[in-house]
Amino acid sequence: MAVYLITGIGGFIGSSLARELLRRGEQVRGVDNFSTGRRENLSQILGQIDFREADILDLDAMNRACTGVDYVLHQAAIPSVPKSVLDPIASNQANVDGTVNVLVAARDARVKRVVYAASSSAYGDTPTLPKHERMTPDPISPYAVAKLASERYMISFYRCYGLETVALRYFNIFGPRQDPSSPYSGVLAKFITLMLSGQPPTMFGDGEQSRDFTYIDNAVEANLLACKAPAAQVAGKVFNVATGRRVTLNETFKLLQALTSYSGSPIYGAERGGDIKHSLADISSAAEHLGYKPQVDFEDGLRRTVEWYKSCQLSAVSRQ
Ligand code: UD2
Repeated sequence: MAVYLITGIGGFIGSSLARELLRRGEQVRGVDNFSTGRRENLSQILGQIDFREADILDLDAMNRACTGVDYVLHQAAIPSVPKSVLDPIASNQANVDGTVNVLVAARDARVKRVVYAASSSAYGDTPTLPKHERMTPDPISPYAVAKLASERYMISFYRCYGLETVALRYFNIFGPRQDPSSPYSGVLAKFITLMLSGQPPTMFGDGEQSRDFTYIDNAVEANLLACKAPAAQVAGKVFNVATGRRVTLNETFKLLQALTSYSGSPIYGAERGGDIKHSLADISSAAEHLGYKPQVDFEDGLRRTVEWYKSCQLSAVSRQ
C-alpha cells in the first residue's frame, strides 16, 4: 500500500482520484482550502482519508502534508481561463507559487514522484491539429501561462534535484461532481445543469469552437499510470491526456438535447477573451510511454455525466 497526497482533493478531479485510490486499497491524504473545491465532494470518503484543510501557499503545511508520502498528485489550482483574465495575480499565486511550494515540500520529503495537472491551454491557438507535445507552446491567457510555467517547474525539479515529476496536459476534463454553479465553471457542467432545468445555455461565440472533451475516468487512469511507469520513460516529461477526438459546442448541444430532453435553443453571445478556437490532442506519446488508452469515449461520458446530475436533482427534490 502506497501513500498518496492529493492537492485540491475537494475538487472534482481530486476527489475522483481519491475515490479510485481508495477502491484500489491505497492510502490517501489530501489538502484543500475549498477556494474552488467543495466539501460535498468529500462527504462520503472523509472517514477513509487523512484530510487537512490547508492552502498550498502555506509552505509549512505543505511540508507536513508531504511527510511520509510516496506520490503527490498535484491538482490544486484556480482552474479558469476567464478568472485568470480578470485576476492574473490570484491565478499566478495559486497556479505557480503554489506549485513551487508543493515541489519544494515534495523534494524535501523525498517523495517518489509528483504528477501534475497541466493544461492543454499551453498550446494556445496555433493552427496545427492535433496538438502534440513536441510543439512550441504559445499560451494566450494568464491561466495558460501559469499552467505552462508550473509544468516547466516540474521539469526543472527533475533536472536540478532529481525529483521525479510527470506533467499531464489535461484536455477539458468533465464528469460527475464538476461544479456547475460558478460563472467560471466548465462548459459541460453548465450546459447540462441548465438544460436539465429547462433553461437555455449560452454559447460564447458561434458555437463552432471545438474541444477534445475527456471523461474523468480517463484522467484518473492517466494519473495512476504516470505514478507507476518506469522513470526512464516518463520522469521530467509532459503528456497529453485526452481522447484524440474533438466535437464542437453546437454538436455537443444537440447530443445534450437528446440526453436531457431539452427542446429549446441556445443563446449565442460574445466570444470569451483568452479563448482558444480548436483543441485536439495527439495521444500517441501517452499511449507509448504510459500505456494510456481512453476507457470511456465522449458520448458515453456525456451520458454518465447527465445521469449523475439527474440523480442529484432527484435527491434534491426528495430532500424538500
Ligand atoms: C481550458 C483548457 C482545459 C482546462 C480548463 C480549466 C483549453 C483548450 N482547455 O478549458 O484543458 O485547463 O481551461 O478551466 O484551453 N463556453 C460557452 N459557454 C459557457 C462556458 C463556456 O460557450 O457557458 C465556451 C468557452 O468560451 C470555450 C468552451 O466553451 O470556448 C470551453 O470552455 P471551458 O471554460 O469549459 O474550458 P476551456 O476550453 O477554457
